[in-house]
Amino acid sequence: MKEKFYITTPIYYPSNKFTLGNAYTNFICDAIARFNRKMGKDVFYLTGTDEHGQKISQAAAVAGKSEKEYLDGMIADAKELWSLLNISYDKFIRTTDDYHEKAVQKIFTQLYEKGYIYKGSYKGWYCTPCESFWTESQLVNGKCPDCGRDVMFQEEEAYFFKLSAFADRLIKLYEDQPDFLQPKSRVNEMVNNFIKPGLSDLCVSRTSVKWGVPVEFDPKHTIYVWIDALPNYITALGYGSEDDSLFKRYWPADVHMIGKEIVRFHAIVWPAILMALELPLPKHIFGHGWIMFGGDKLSKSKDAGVKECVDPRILAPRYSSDAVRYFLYREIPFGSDGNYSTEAFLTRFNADLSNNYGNLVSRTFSMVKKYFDGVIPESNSLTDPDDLNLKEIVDSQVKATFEAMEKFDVTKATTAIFNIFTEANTYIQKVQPWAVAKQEGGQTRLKTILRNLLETIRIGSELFEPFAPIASRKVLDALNIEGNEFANLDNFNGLKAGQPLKDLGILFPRLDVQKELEELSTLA
Ligand code: ME8
Repeated sequence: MKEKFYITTPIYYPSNKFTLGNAYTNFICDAIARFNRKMGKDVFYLTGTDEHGQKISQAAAVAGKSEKEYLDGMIADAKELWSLLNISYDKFIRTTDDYHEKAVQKIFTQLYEKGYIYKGSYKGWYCTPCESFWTESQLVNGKCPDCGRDVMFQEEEAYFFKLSAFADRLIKLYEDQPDFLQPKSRVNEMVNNFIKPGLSDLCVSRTSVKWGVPVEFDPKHTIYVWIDALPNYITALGYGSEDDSLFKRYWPADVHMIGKEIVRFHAIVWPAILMALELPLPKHIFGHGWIMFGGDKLSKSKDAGVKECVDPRILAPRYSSDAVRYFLYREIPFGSDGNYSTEAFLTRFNADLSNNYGNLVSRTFSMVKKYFDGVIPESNSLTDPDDLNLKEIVDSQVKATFEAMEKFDVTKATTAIFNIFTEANTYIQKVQPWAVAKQEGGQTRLKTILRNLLETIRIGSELFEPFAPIASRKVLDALNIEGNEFANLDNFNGLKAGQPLKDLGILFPRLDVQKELEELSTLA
């Protein structure tokens, strides 16, 4: 039986203004999902949308639509965007899906019956746009600490989840499973900022919010935010429905990939809910950093002042989704914040994709065409020090890529892959195939050189496919490589000698950075 691998993004708040920031979590998960599929695993990749709450009702009212009508249009847009960005999710969950709503009701009732949910009264400062309650001490200058907007004091009957009962078990969890929450710095943040100062019970129902899932046994209450949102990771697999076969097969998740601002909910509230339900915990929670833009988090609500184009709907068709995602993997150090700038994107496009990878492939293919009629030469045993050195670097970088992907580190992985392409270009400069071609009796050596280059391109493209699926697949097709799984990464015998290379257009045409910057500024 294939090893299973279950990966999730958070469920996104619906919007038709998704930026590169929003696409980031999906880009990361997509590369990890594709990589694990290529490793031969049985992968289930979940994404979706978080559709309840006051903000949605308000926005729908402004648009003069019912909530459902308003949401359906936006979800269609979101799916179109994910398809444009080539996101290979296996399931898209909407929290308004009937099966989810029913399962969430069951979960709420179960938690109540087990004594983990009780009725009380909530008093606190409420931020409507963020749908968050805050205590007095959490406010910043009397305003919402997340968005800086006004808050209202509210008191109402509400149900509470006994989060306070889980402090010791959570600390034990982080101690027993040091890689449960990553990067490691986030563990200290959870323990020192939230658990040690004392966990408060969590308000999990509202009577004033109508657009939500009603509590089964007390329907004037709707289930509030996190008890509705977090269980999507199990309801999507059929937990709480008649058919829970996917749940049995895939749970626990291998990784919940999330942005750092929601680590608290995933590393504290979610494990506590699962412990209360007596279900296994996910293996890893990874809180990635933010894409920053001019010093601020790139976000839907704060992008009004953005003068550069950060719209993936414009960038992806213009430069390819491969280029956009590759840039983010490589430029934002995985786990930390990183800056986006159009100039850095265009510069890296030229340097890495066009010059390094694209040029390597095109020069090698042209030489095979020129010297061997485009037919793949046979492999030879490697004795020349330059060949051995190339092979050694390829081997070490294959290993580095796999090690990085064990830790989901898309930045280290893409760096290792590009070390391969860089080394192949250096090899060309060193061995000078064009000079060898002119030497008498140089044909045998020339065959070996070109074979080595083609094999290096093959191995690099196999590794690169999860990160740049369209371009790498074109290269692999041109090399007549058909399989969907990694093969022959440890040898230079992966290609069939005697087969003709297929024609390959220009992979990443070189850009005029200034011209692009000017044109893009008109589209921002
Ligand atoms: O948080 N850089 O949804 P969401 C990096 N519905 N990542 C970014 C980003 C940026 N500039 N902007 C957004 C929610 N993201 C809840 C989750 S889960 C049970 C409920 C990422 O639409 C963000 O970090 O606000 C998160 O991972 C994802 O976009 C969805 O955020």
